Amino acid sequence: MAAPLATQSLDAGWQFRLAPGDRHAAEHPQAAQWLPATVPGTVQTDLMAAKLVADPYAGDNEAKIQWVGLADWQYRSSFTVDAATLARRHVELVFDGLDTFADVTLNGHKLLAADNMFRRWRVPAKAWLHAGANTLEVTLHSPIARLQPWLLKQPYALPGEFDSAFGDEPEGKQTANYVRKAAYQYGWDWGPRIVTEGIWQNVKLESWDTLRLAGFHVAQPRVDADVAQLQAQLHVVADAAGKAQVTLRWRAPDGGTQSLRRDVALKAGDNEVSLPFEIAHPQRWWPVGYGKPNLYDFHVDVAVDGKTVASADRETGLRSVELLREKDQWGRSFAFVVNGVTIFAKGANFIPMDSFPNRVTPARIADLLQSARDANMNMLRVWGGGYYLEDAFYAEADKLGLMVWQDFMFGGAIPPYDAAFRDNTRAEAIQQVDRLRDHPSIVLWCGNNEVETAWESWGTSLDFKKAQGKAESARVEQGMRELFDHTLRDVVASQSPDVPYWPSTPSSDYDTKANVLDNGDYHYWNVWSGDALPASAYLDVTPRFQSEYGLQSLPSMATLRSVLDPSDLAIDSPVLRAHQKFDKGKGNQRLLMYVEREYGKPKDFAALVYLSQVMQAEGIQLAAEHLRAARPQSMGSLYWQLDDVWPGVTWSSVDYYGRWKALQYHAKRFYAPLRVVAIRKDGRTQVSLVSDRTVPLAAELRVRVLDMDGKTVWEHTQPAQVAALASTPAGDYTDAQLLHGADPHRTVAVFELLDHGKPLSRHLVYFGPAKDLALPDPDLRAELFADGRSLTVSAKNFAREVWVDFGDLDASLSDDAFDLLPGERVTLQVDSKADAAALRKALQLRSLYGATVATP
Ligand code: BMA
Repeated sequence: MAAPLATQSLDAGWQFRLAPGDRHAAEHPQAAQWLPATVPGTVQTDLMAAKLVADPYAGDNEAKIQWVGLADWQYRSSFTVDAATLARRHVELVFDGLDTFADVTLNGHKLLAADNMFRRWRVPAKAWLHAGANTLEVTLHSPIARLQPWLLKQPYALPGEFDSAFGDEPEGKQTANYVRKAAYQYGWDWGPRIVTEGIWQNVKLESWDTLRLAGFHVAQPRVDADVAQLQAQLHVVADAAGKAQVTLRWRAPDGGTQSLRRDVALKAGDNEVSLPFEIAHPQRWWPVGYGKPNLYDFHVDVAVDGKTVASADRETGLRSVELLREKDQWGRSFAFVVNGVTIFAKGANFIPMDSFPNRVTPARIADLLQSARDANMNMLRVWGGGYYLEDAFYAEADKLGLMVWQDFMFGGAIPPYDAAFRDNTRAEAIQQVDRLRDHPSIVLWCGNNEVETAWESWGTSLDFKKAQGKAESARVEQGMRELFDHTLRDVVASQSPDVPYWPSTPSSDYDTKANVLDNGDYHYWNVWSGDALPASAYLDVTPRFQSEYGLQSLPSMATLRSVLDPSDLAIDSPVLRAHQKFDKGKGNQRLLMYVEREYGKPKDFAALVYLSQVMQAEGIQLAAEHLRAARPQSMGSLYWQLDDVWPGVTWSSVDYYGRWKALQYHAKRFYAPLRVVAIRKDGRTQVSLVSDRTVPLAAELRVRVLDMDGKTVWEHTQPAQVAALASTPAGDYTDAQLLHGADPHRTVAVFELLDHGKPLSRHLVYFGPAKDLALPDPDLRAELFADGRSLTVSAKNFAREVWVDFGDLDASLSDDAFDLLPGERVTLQVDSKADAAALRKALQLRSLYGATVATP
C-alpha cells in the first residue's frame, strides 16, 4: 500500500495585517485591517499593491516606507485538509523561506519560531491538523525592533556596515550583524534601505508513509576526459526499517540513456545511500569559450515492494574544478582550472536584482545572464551581502556556461561569536550547499565578502579593538576564524568536496593578511573610493586575481526619468542625491569630479549622463585589459558591479531595467576571447596579444597612426603569433616612435589584430587626457533602414565614443559606445518593439566632440 509523497501547496489564500497591538496602527489604520497577501512575497510589495505605501524607488519615497520594516505583521490563511491526507503516517508543514523572525501557529498551536531567512523549515504537523478547514498563522517580527532593545543593553555593538540614514538605529548600533537576513536590505552604497518581512518562499504540506527522499545529489569525485567517477547520493528518511529499490537513469547530452538499479536496506530515520557508478568518455561541461556547457539529466526512483514512492530529478554537468594555489615568481597564485584548463576569469560582481526577491522573475534573470554572456564574461561572483539566489539563476548559468563564484551570505559586518549563531549558520550552509551543489556553474564557495579585511583594516574595527581591548577582540576574531576557517569550510568539505572553498574575499587563505598583491584575491578601491585616484592608477597594481574594482556612472536618461521628475534631473538635486548612496549621498560630486578631471565640464545634464558612462567604460577597460595583459601573473578580472537593485547612480554596467551602459558594450570588446591590448603609460605604449583560445593563431598586427581628420601619418603591418591561453608581448613604442612628429592632440594610434586581413580586435591609443585632445567635428550621420532593424552610422572625421540611443524608446543595439575612424561607416543591428518611424524620430547621436563646454 505504498503511495508516493503528496504535496499540497499552501501558497494561496493568505491575508495580512499589522500585528494586533503594533504601535504603527494609529498612523496606518488601514494596514491594521486584513489585506490580501501574496505568498511568496513581502509585506512591502503587498502594501504597494494595496496602495498603502508608494513605490519606494520613485522620487524620495524610500523614507516613506521605513515604518514597514519597523512594524510586526501577522499573516493568516485557511486551508482544507482531506481525510486521505490525514490518514498518511507523516504530514509535515514546510516553509521554504520565512523573512525572518517568524512565529508559526497551526490551529492555535505554536509549531515553529524561525530566525533565519536562508533556511527551510520543516515541522511535523499531523497532530494539529484536522479534516476540513485549518488555520495557519505567521507572526513576523521586525528584525530591527526585535533586536534593538537587546543590543542597546550590550556592552558594545559589533562593527557593522552602513548606518541607517533614517534614524531608526543609532549610529554604530546595527542590529543586522546579529541576524541571518540579507544584509543589503539594511541599505548599501548602491541601494535603498528596505527591510522586508514576509513569507518569501513557498509553503506546502507534504504527506508520506514509508519514506521520503530528502536529498538527491550526483557527486563527482573524479572527472576527466576518459571517465567520470560519480556517486548518486540519496538522503532517505524512512518511516521504519525495510528494503527499497533504487533506480537511477540518466540521459547524456547526446541523448543516450543508461540506468542502474540497486536494492538497499533502510533503517528507521535518516539514511545516506550512495551509489557509485562511472560514465566513460563523459561529455563534459565547459565554461563558455572552452567547449559546450553539456548537461546530463539524472532521474532517481525509490520503490518499495515494486511501487515507486519517491522520485527526484537533477540536471548537472560533469567537470572538474581546482583552485590553483601555486608558489611562483610573483608569490602564490589564485586561478581557476576547469577540466584541466587554466582559465582567465572575466566578469563582474552580481548584486541582488531587486530589494524584493519576489519580483525577480526567471525571465529577468535570463535576460541579465544573457547580457553577461553577450559581453564575453565567463564568471559572475554572487556577492555575500544579498541572498542565495533562486534556482533559475544557477540553471541559467549552467546553460550559458557562466562560472559562478558563490559567497556565503556575509556582507562585511563582523559576525557574533556565540555558538548558537554559528549553529544557525551551519544549518543554513548545509541546506544551501545541498540545494545548489549540482550546478556545474558553481566553481567556488567563498566564506564571506570583506569580513576578513574589514576586521583587519576598516576604521570601525580598529576603533572597536581600541575600545574593547585585546581579550575581547581576540574572542571576536577567534569566532570568525571558527566560522569561516572551520564551520563553513567543513560544510563544503562534507557536502560539496569537488568544489574549492575560499574563506573570504579578499583573502590569502590565512597565509598572510587579506588583500595583498602577491597571494590570493584582491579588491582594489583606491580608484573611486580611498584616495579617489584617477583610473590610470589601475596600472600600478597587478594582483593575482582582482575580484573587485569599480567606477560609478549615471544610468540612462530614460532610466532616470522613470523615477525622477524633470526638475530633479540635476547632479545636486536632493532627489538624485537620494538615489546615490555612496558616502552618504556625496557620490554625485565624486562622479562629477571623475568626469571633469578626465573629460572637462559637461555641457548639460544629458552630456553628464553620457560622459559619466564613458568615464566608467574607459576606466574599467583600462583595468581589465591591464589584468588580461598581465596573465599569468593575474588570472582574473571581476569588476564591480554587473547589475542594479533599483534605478540608482551606481557602479553597474547594466541598469535596473536591463539597459546596457557604455561599460557593458566596452566589456563585450575588452573581454573578447582575442584582444589586442595597447596600454600607454609614461609616454610608452606596450602592445599585448591576449588569447583565451586553446589553440594558437597566426595573425597580423597592424599599427596605424592617423591624423583625426583622416590623414595617415604612418602605417605598418607585421606577422603576429598569438599564443594560446596567454598574453603575448607584441610591441613597445615610445610616443616619438608612434607620432613621427605629428601633433599629439590631433593624432590617434590604431592597433589592430588581423586574421587574413580581417580585423579581429582594435585598440586606440591617445596621446593625452581626453580633455586635452583637439577632437574635430566628426560630422556623424546615421541612417535607419526601412525595416527599422539595422542602422548605419558614419563619421567624416574621427569620432570617439559614439553613442546611439532612442531616448525613452527601448532598443537593443549590437554595438554602442564605439569609435569611428575618419570616413568609417558601421552597420548596427537594432532590436526593438518600436517601429521604424518611431525609432527614426527618437534617434539621437552623440560623441565626445561637443559634450563638454571646453570643446571648440
Ligand atoms: C565593495 C563591495 C560592496 C560595495 C562595493 C562598492 O567593497 O564588497 O560591499 O558595495 O565595494 O563600494
